[in-house]
Amino acid sequence: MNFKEIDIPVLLYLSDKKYITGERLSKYLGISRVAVWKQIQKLKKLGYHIAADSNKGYFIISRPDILLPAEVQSNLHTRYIGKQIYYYDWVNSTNSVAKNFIKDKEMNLQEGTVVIANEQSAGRGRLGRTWHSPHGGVWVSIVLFPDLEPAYISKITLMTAVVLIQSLKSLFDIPVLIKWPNDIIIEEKKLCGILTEMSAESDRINYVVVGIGVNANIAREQFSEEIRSRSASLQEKIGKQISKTSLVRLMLENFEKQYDLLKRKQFVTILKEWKLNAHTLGKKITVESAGQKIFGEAVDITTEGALVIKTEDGKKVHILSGTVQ
Ligand code: BTX
Repeated sequence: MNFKEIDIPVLLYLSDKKYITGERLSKYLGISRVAVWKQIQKLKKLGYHIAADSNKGYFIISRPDILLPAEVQSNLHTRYIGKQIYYYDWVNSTNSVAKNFIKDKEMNLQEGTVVIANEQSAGRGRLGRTWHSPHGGVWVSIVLFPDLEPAYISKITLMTAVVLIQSLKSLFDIPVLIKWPNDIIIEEKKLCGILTEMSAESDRINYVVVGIGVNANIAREQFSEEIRSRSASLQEKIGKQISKTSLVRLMLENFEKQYDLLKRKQFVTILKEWKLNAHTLGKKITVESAGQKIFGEAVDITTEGALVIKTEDGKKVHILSGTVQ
């Protein structure tokens, strides 16, 4: 597999306010003082500014905005989403890594496990498309083992769009909208994408991996020319870098709340919020679905998560998956 994992447990015990001795750290972590020192050096390389005193020990002067598990998990108010986080400097695709982990039975992956990367070399979109994932973005996958029928997959995508809208709106004052089924857009440009992948039998889901991509701290020049005019980033819209850690933490908390609702069969509540933030509804659109192009007015989303298009001859067509052009 193509990745480089970063896990620095000493971070769990370092404080921003007071010194902790190397001896204590080595006791807490069950490792030698040299091993503690090596972890401190790793943190410094990552951009942590750490005070070191031969008697008093270490404390953190300032932290970079890196989505290390210990950073995301401090003050994370969830019961199971994000309790286990794997962080990588780079991977091919966090969804691919998550799927490989699920298949590795020895890992015994739990529901809510999260894979995060700083950069993806082969980020994936839907239908074999590429998702451009330079550093500065938020590239996250969440592993689920829902006791639900496979038809729920489209509801999970719509639910994730609601989670993103909720999180973005509560942190920033920006006009984000949902473009059916899986885009979060701002002023007609794509800000986030969602890739929901599943393995299922005919009547039950084995697993779902929800991949979320947010163009967070990405400068315009970092987007390839091909997508530059159609893409937006938070940094660009807000005019400064945002805290990726706060965003991911909130996304995971909101995800757990909405997913709990979904499992309790309360999709209608989620759908209501989806509709309130919909860009697609009421518009004349063309949808490409299963090789066919359908033109008409987007009039509704059903409780099954299907988009309803009223075609020119007055027929109502239900579409469960497709791309709005
Ligand atoms: P999509 O198929 O709806 O969108 C893919 C299309 O979006 C591309 O063909 C391109 O035109 C455009 N695009 C590519 N990269 C970007 C970008 N960074 N910003 C804006 N537009 C872009 C969307 O698929 C689903 C994306 C999910 C990405 C996450 S990241 C974590 C996880 N791991 C992984 O490999 N994918 C998911």
